[in-house]
Amino acid sequence: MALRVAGIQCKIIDIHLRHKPEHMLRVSPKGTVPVLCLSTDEVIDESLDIMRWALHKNDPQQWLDGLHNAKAQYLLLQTDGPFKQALDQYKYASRFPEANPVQSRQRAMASLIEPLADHLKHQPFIGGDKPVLQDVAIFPFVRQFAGVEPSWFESHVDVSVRDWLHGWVSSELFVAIMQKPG
Ligand SMILES: N[C@@H](CCC(=O)N[C@@H](CS)C(=O)NCC(=O)O)C(=O)O
Repeated sequence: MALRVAGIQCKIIDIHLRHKPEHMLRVSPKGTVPVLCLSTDEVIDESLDIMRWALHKNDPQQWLDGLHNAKAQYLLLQTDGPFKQALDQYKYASRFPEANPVQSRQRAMASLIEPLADHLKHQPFIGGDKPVLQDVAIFPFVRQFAGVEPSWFESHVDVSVRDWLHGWVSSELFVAIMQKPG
């Protein structure tokens, strides 16, 4: 989404994570997606670094303003840390037999969803009246959380978070980038 907003042309290659192409592992041995290969041969293989790189080139909607917003940064750190850990254990419960999925779900709620709800009760976006980088970096993980038990999410998560998530998932930008590359 950041690449699209910044108007950066790129070729998208779908990767099957069970069969990572040799070229991908050569340029980025850690083997995670996304990986951005620049024409200068530089490689950027962390999603937040890719967002920051693209928006530093061109930031027509001032998404980078979020980097100066302490609360938005806090929510991003929560997402990248305790929330993702709890989400993995909740989503892939069979891979974590020692973890209790209800407790994992509770940790996900406490680490991100509840603080996010407190924040979004007063404003439509994480940055305030307009979207910032953290909205875009965080909502895909809340979408994953919602997808594990959709009816539980509907009945237990505050409407502020549900409306915010719905806004992003139905946004023109998200719908456009989710089209399979032709
Ligand atoms: N911190 C990395 C995490 C990337 C990541 O873990 N991506 C997952 C897919 S969403 C992946 O590639 N996993 C490797 C695998 O499943 O083999 C980033 O934000 O780019």
